[in-house]
Amino acid sequence: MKLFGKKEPLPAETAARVPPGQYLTEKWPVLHYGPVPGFDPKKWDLRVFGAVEHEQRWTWDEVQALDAEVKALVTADMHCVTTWSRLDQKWEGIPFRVIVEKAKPTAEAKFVIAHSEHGFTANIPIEHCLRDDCVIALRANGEPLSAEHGRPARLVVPRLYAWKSAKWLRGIEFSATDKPGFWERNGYHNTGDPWKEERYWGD
Ligand SMILES: Nc1nc2c(c(=O)[nH]1)N[C@H]1C(S)=C(S)[C@@H](COP(=O)(O)O)O[C@H]1N2
Ligand SMILES: [Mo]
Repeated sequence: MKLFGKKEPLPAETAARVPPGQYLTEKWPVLHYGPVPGFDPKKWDLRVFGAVEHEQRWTWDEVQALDAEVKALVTADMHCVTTWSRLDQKWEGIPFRVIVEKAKPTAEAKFVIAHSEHGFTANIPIEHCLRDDCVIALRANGEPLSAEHGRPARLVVPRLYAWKSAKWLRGIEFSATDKPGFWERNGYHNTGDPWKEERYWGD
């Protein structure tokens, strides 16, 4: 992929992939609030709970087994509300639909609440998680996630601003009611569609 500086004009088909008010970066910035958590594969688990028929709790071994069984690769653009975008990020891991197949959210489930280490949460209207490009990523660009990018697992919701793509994921809650998450309580838009420039409260 050819990369472009902030000032160079973009070819039309590349420009069409950059949402309003965003610029392209070739680097992959690290962005989050708080310290980078550790990862102990013996203690780590991933829970699926809330408005579901079958709650789940998977150990790291079980998550790896699921990953080996399904092998999903998603190529997606990443848009941070602070205005950087990265095109063609490659995410590998467990497609969100596998979570849905195993846990079977009930008809009441309208929101997905991602729960991460240190109490971080992000709320997502369920329809954005039911798309084919939503994935629980274990690898990025062919490598296991680095500590600062979410090791060992993160949610990736490419159609929304990247603050919804919770790093250090430990739980997926299906909920009938909305529960604004960390950034959503701190000034960021509740939905966060980059194509509508839903950046902050009131946008
Ligand atoms: N747990 C957690 N996940 C998070 C955040 C955070 O503060 N905590 N910040 C989000 C924001 S604002 C962005 S832009 C992306 C950045 O992902 P990256 O650091 O891998 O580029 O992570 C998101 N996921
Ligand atoms: Mo962000």
